[in-house]
Amino acid sequence: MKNILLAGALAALAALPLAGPAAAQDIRVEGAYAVVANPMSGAAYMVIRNEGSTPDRLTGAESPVAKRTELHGHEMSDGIARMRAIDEGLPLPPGGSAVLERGGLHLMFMGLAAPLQDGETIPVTLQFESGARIALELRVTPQHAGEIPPPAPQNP
Ligand SMILES: [Cu+2]
Repeated sequence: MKNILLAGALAALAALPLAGPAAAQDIRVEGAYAVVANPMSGAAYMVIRNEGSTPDRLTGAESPVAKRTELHGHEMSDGIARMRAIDEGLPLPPGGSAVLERGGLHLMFMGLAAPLQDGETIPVTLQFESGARIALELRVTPQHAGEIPPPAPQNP
């Protein structure tokens, strides 16, 4: 009887939503790469999947190469696409994903300490509402590489 109760308690514990860094194991980042935008800024693209059972949210990112790393989207105004910072972050429902791609959502590196160089690798840490943090190494890929398949998936 006691063992059955214990088993029940353990099952209940296992069903609790994971909080904090443990949730990082539920987040998968694929095809991440960076590009040079201009000497003072760069951008990064990737697909972020939530393979867990609890909602999460990408809230920000940071990189030692830039003063600020912002999450950006585009919005049309007067027929012109302008970038805007997405302060509310990107929702990642269970089983859902956020797609950061050319012409759409992206991470923007603002105020580079030095211009990014094609072929170099830069560290970026993604921050999530759950408290999870995922460290990535992004290869800077030439802008004209659009037809080339993105680099192999990274799963830190
Ligand atoms: Cu931008």
